[in-house]
Amino acid sequence: MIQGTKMSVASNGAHEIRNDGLLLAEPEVKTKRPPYFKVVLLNDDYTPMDFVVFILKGIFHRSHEEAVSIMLEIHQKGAGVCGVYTRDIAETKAEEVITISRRKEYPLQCQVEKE
Ligand code: TYC
Repeated sequence: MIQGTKMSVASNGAHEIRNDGLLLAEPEVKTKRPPYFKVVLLNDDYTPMDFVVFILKGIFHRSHEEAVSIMLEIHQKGAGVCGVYTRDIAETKAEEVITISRRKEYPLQCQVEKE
């Protein structure tokens, strides 16, 4: 170290920079999590249980056991969360559910809800 120079580190770990005798703390870095969106499936009387399980496994990457459990929750309570994603991913998954369901002529409904 050069004779007469003093180095200091702030107690929060940020380095303080000596500048003409002034100690300048580095600005605090603020991070913000992105908003998340739930993809919710709704119950109906016509979509087969097996098809809902197939959707939960194929689009929402659920295990067979998770898919059966989520499907039964929707069947019993009227609605259930399939997954939570950033906006674009949630909307794409909801569109995929509707496209595949209508191709089979099932009335399955899917909503995207901000957390
Ligand atoms: N209620 C349907 C039946 O008895 C099954 C079902 C479950 C439908 C979940 C939609 O999101 C749903 N065949």
